[in-house]
Amino acid sequence: YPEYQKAGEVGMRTLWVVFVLMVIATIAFSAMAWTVPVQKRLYHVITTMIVIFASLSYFAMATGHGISYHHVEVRKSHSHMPDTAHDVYREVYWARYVDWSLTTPLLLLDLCLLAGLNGAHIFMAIVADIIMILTGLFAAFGSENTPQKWGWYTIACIAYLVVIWHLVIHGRQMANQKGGKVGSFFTAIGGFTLILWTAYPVIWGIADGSRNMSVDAEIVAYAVLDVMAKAVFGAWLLLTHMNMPESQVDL
Ligand code: RET
Repeated sequence: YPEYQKAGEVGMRTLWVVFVLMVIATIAFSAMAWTVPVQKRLYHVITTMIVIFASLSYFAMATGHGISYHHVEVRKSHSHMPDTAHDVYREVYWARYVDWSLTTPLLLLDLCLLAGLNGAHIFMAIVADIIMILTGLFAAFGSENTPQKWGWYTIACIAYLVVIWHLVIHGRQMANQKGGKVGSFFTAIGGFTLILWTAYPVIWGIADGSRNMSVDAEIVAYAVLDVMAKAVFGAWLLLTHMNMPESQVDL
């Protein structure tokens, strides 16, 4: 008899709650776009897209789409029946990676524009970010504990370090040069982003990676991070930017 590790009541309810929160954020951010002059709307447009993509992916996961079962191990069944073993399958929520491959580049774009990075640096940061998410997807699909799986995970972490370099080192320098309040605001919202983003590979290692976390706990952990990294981040960015002349983007 196989064992299935899947979402329960708590996980399912959490997915619906986040879906609703992301829809509310979508309505709020697009309404806010109308309250600022058109020259100031770029951040609103990008940030609204982020919560639209998140709404779509949470709708998919809450209704059972974008999820597949992966064979994760063969486990010895009972100590008094030494010769029996059973297969263990676990849900992999691949809809997340579709979401992240679109939303993390957009989140980075928000921060790069705020810091005033040039096109070449924005492009490099986004390419590293896409490599991070797609190699993370490969890692998630290698569900058994194989060297390949942890190899992909390592590659994703290296790509993440490249993203951090662009943002934290180069981004901060550029933001400070922009003058006004941009430098200190970038340090605050960039630091917030750095802490949240770094939690993702940690959760991944405990949940998808070594499976020391139930599927429900995994859903709740990512839910909290997603709401903070998209909706709270977005609200903070848009409200601050509306009152900050130096953050305007001249394309
Ligand atoms: C993975 C696993 C492989 C190693 C690394 C990862 C990083 C993921 C990150 C995700 C950020 C997601 C956000 C979502 C939107 O709200 C793919 C988990 C480094 C940083 C911000």
